[in-house]
Amino acid sequence: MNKVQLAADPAPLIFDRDRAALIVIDMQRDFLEPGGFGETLGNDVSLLQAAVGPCGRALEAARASGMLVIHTREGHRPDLSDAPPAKIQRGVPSRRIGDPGPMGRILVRGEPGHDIVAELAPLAGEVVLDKPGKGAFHQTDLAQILGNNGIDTLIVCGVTTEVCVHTTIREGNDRGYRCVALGDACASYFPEFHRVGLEMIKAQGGIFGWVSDAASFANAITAGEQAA
Ligand code: TIU
Repeated sequence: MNKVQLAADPAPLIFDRDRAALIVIDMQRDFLEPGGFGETLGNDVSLLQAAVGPCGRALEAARASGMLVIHTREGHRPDLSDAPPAKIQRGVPSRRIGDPGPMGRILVRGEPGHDIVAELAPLAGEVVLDKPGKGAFHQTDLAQILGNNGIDTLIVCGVTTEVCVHTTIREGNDRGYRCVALGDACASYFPEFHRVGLEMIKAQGGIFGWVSDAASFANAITAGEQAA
């Protein structure tokens, strides 16, 4: 038992540091760098850079405290057998999922674009979870991993706020986890969606979670260490 108090909205959250996991969502080259999936959809990928530093600070704090760290990657098998046609055919991207691009095939596992950005590269021993959908629970063994580790609180950061971060927090909330978004460690191609996405989580008394930030998270778990 290692209780810590995290400054958060709409209210501070007390959780057991030993039962919390940091989940870093999809900080992949495909979303953050030119030539990947994000850019094919017409987005300005530079907007996601804002989350890199705060994600790094959250990772550093979690690693120092021994907290379970999970990195997720959105992507598909090379034969695209796990990619729904509705996803492949959607919209009018400049390149579709599976098409060749400057970082390899778009959103395909094993390609350079599928890698996590160098600044946030997973360390040996950290969980790297490949997911075919937006939510980290959908068609993955995340629930098994969290259960095996006795986790009841998810600290979530990454991209994008209103898509994969939101979906994962909504999935986690419905499964009974306390879910916290680290707001400055999340980002969107649409600044307004980022802002409102965070508002949606914490409205109505925290209807499906809490919102905090990377520095508060680092302070909370470091203070917990001193008290331990
Ligand atoms: N990781 C994630 O959020 N996947 C997306 O496709 N996000 C977009 O905002 N497009």
